[in-house]
Amino acid sequence: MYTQGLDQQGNKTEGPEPVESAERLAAFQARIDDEEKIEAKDWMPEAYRKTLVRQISQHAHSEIIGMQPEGNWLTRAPTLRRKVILLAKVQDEAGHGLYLYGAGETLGTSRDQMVADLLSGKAKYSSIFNYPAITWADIGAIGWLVDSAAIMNQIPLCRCSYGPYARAMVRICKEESFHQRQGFEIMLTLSRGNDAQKEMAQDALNRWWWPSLMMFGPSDTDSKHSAQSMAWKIKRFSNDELRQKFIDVTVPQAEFLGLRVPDDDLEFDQETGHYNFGEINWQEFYDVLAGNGPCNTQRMANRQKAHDDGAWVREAARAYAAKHAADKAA
Ligand code: BYC
Repeated sequence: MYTQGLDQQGNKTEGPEPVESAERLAAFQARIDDEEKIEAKDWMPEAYRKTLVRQISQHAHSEIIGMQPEGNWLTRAPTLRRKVILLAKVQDEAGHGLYLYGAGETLGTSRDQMVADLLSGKAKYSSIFNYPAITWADIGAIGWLVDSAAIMNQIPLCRCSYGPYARAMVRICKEESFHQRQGFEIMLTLSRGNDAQKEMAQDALNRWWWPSLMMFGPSDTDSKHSAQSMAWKIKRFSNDELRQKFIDVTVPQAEFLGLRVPDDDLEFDQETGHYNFGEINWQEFYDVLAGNGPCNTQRMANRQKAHDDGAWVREAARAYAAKHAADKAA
């Protein structure tokens, strides 16, 4: 097996760059087709590596930025029980970010580089986190809808061809399923409550439904990376397939809650066994991606401030590591 020439830290080692010959590419694809896992030290085409760095880093950034809308409610959770649960959830999201940065680092990039790309605006994070969490019901809707959409997308990633990403996803998915249930439980409590609570739950569903559908990415006809990512078995289902699965699973849950999904065109198709649904506002999606969603500026300003505030921690860690290395060498 040919190794790429990366040392333990993922730095490129001396020697000529591997040639991406047709034979080598075919042998790589054959491993993928045989469902073998590709590991960090294995040879891989540069485009495969690049795609994974793009997707894994975007995923990590989403987990970290995703802490903001929920973190915003930590001091205002309605009971101590709710506060403890929400605190644990937000901490879980930080943990997910760290596993994912770790998986990204196995591809030869550094966490510093990934974070720098987020802060410069070069790397994306999920569109969903550019919407505000205005009421307590939004915390329910995020857990129920956003975590549900995340699970739908992430369960197949547990079978991703790249081993370190696939393994990180196993633990993440287990935790996400608790997150989903806590969100649904908030929605259940509100929808069984008084009129004001029911109204709050409905309002949250109205605002989070369409952005949740957008989480799955552009429609298959506009998704530029899907075909290649599916051939490489990074993605196992297309964006539209996962979106449809999410709708099919979630509409009955909304009915159980006694809430109305805000889509006049939604109807169950007896022939296909799937729900037909209305047109997604793709202009809104692309506007959010371009930085013009309701909270993009605020989310990035908060992240930049947290990064700046953490400078002393990174400096202390570096000094400690240098001292440790010097002591060891002495
Ligand atoms: N938002 O060719 P496509 C969570 C970009 S966090 C922003 O279909 P691909 C949670 C896409 O990057 C959940 N950008 O791309 C945390 C590409 O742009 P570039 C996060 C999006 O990669 C806290 C372009 O559009 N989950 O669970 O094949 C609390 C074309 O798209 C979005 C992940 O990140 C979007 N929604 O498919 C609660 C999962 N959609 O890079 C919960 C891992 C698309 O060419 N990621 N773009 O400039 C994936 O599965 C895939 O990357 C996607 C997109 C399905 C998202």
